[in-house]
Amino acid sequence: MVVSIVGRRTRLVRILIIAVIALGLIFFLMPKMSQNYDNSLVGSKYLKERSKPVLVTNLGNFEPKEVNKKDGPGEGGKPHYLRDDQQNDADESESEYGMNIACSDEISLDRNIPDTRMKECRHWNYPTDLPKTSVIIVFHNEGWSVLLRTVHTVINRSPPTVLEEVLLVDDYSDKENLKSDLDNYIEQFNGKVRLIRNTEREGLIRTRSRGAKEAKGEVIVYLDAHCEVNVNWLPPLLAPIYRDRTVMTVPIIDGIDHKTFEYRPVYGDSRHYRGIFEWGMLYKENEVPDRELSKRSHNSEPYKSPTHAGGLFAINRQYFLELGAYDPGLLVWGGENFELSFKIWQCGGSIEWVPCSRVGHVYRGFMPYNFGKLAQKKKGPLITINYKRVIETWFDEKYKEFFYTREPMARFYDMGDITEQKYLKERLKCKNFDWYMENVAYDVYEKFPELPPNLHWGELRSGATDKCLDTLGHGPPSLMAVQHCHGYGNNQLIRLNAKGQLGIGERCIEADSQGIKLAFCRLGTVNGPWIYDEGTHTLLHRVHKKCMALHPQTSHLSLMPCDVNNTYQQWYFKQIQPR
Ligand code: UD2
Ligand code: MN
Repeated sequence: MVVSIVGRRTRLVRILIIAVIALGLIFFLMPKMSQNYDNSLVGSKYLKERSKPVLVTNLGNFEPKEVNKKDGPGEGGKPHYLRDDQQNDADESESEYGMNIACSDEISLDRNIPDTRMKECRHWNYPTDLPKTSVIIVFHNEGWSVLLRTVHTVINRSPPTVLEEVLLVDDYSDKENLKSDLDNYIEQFNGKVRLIRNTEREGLIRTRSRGAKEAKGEVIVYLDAHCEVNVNWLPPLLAPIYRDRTVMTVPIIDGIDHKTFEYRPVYGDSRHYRGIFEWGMLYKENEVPDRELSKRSHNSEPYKSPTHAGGLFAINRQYFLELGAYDPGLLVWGGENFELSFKIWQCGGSIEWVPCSRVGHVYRGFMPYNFGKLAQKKKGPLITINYKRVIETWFDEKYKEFFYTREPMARFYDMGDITEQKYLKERLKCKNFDWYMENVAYDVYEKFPELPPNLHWGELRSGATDKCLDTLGHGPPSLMAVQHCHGYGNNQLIRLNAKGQLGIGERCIEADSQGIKLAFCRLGTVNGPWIYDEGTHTLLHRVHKKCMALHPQTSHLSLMPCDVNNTYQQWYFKQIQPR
């Protein structure tokens, strides 16, 4: 009896203590739960500590249990070859789409592809309450089967609970099947796939921004319209964003052959690469520095990257809109990857590449579409004009000079008004480019050091024939030639920098026993052997102690013993104006 009363009392006390603790916890947590994250501030993080992915010994929680083996054209990501009598169709579709749609048409929209991830990737458990996601696919005149295979793979390989929708945004295509059959086709997906259309051509950049505004998901993922997402691609992309809404994530992009649709892993499985750039704003990939890799405990974990290729990435929708989406002054194609990258990093966010998320992309043979009305009345290439907008907004003065040294014509291009962009940068209290170079893109200088200024640039005219040095559009290694001077620059735009490097675009001009050659510049160097004498107009090769000469009969270019009176050894730099 006594025992039981004492027992009851201690039980009561215990219950009381538990109740007090529980109430305390509720009061303590309540305010935190209700302000899960603050939407109003760019750069703000989720306040609630959210669970991290965990590496487990069994199969990860979102991994498919098994994949059915199938037979058929292109199955397993194998190349598919058409018969000889189909060659006409193949050629036709190649010139219409930049890829072999006739081949794609014979491959199942639900084909299997090889799992190209590192083995470790199959053993991650991801949070189960990942944010709902809209996958946005913008397209202009894409091949039917390629576009729809992109949609099918997203539906087949994304967790249905996470996938809010696939949002197709048609950038004013004029192909009949896209105009009239697509609405019917997507009905089979019961509302999971939505289609909206531009009423005029906007270009991919503005079309993507429109997609962001129209999407319903908390996170948006962009894909090009010729992709195949790989096994369990989505959760690893979402997990970093789930913990911190200012992280943008990027999958590793495998290649799909544009002739055979063979699916090929881009890198072997344990080496990691990340996106950087050279000073003419060409996108490059570079092995990830140890400083970055060593921050992680497992080699399949995401790592930080200065930039990305452009097409494929995931981002919190609201965060993207707070950043102003893409600069609306960027036209059609190109440079938007840098704009977004600089903006994210400099204004408090970050970019991570995710080894466990793989997506295949068809790199086309050539660009099958033109830039339409949007490119008319523009002096200079749209892409370079876009770059100019981006560097004028985000670079510090010193870095702008590197860009203009590498792209001297860009100084003359009209980039439009960037007041709004500058204002955004100020409003979001973004850091300067020096900070970005020192803390994020510190591997750029290793490959592409500061550029010495140009001493001379323009067409390089021969004193004897009135012709100009020209690459003939060939890539390195190849012999340089002379051609009629056309005054447009391009393959005739030559630069000589203060350290003796003679360059054209991102390539260098060098000389050996065969002649004057277009060559790859030595990575990490900006110097060269050339000395231009403004008095005699000769170009001396310092090492061989000979001068650049044109053969009077054959027009072959080579080094000859210097003779200042020989007009075939005289060269004139003539600046070019855009027209
Ligand atoms: C790369 C990117 C691409 C984009 C581009 C630079 C990858 C794999 N691809 O070129 O996404 O960032 O660099 O801007 O990183 N499109 C339109 N309207 C247009 C033109 C294109 O909607 O006026 C669509 C097109 O159908 C495709 C997407 O935009 O779905 C990207 O175009 P792309 O595939 O020609 O670009 P790509 O891969 O050469
Ligand atoms: Mn593409």
